Amino acid sequence: MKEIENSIASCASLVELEKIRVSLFGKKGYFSGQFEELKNLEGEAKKEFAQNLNTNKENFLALLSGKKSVLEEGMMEEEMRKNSVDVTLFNQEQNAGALHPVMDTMDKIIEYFVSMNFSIEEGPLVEDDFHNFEALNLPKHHPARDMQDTFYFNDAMLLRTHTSPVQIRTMLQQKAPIRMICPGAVFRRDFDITHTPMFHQVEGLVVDKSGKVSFSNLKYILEDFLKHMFGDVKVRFRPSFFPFTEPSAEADISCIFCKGEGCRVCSHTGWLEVLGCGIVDPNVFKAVGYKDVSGYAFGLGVERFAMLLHQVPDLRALFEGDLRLLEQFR
Ligand code: 2U9
Repeated sequence: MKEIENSIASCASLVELEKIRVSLFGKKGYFSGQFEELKNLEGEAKKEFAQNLNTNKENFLALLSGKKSVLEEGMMEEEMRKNSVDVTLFNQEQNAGALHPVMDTMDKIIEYFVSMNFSIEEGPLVEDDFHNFEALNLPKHHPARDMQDTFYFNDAMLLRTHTSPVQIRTMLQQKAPIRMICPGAVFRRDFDITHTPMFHQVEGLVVDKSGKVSFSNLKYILEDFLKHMFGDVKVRFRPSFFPFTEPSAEADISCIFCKGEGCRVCSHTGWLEVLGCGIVDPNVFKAVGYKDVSGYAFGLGVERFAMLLHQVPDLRALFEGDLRLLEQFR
């Protein structure tokens, strides 16, 4: 008996314990045999034997049940130890997202003009002929209205080809003075290494009483802005033409790649064209009913700025969502 008690005490698994239980209480087990033997006894001897047997039986049942609890508890602890998670463990692989380079560039542009007290205005992407063309001194049959360049829904509605209709809407709603920029998406039927059918512009407009706004003001703010964006660059203004400004100019910066020496990016001129600007054409003010005012305006393509700032050679790469490009901007 002592031997069996020892084997219960040293038993290491539930399977082993079950074997011991069967050897004691199973059909052919120890106690079945003992109860068979009981039948052959009589009188005082039978009584004594039966009492002994019952004590033994109770003793073993208690030992088995106690050992079973101990083994089950041990298994549970082992299971919990194996499946535990160390919440203090540092995650080596950090996959934080990042702003797309175009939006990052847009933010930088907006930040400058907000610091110069410009307000930010927005407008619809689907526009009508009046706000997108007519009011901007682009009359019927002007080449810029060509089906080839514009996404038309029908005769009257189109996807805006520039953000200029936002300035028209702002002037129709507010009186001068105006000091605003309008960032946003624009659409043109164009697709090659420097053009995509959707791109982003930031345009600006400053309007005040006649004589209070000059070309010098325009030159000052744009030169300061371009230095904010590109660092220590030279800025020059060349005469140009836009239907909505007169006189008009384009601004160049000294090439940021060759410092003006001449390279492939600047076509060996030493200069990079970065924006257009001018004094608002009187026909535009006439279209919105503004009198005795003068103003300047400018416009730029955000993707072009992003390409120059981040040295992206093909504009289309900015729209492909390729993680190998995007991960470089974390
Ligand atoms: C109003 C009056 C005048 C906005 C202007 C430009 C010159 C210009 C281009 C730069 C690159 C467009 O993205 S681009 O292709 N823009 O050169 N934009 S002046 O002039 C305005 C706008 C609104 C009412």
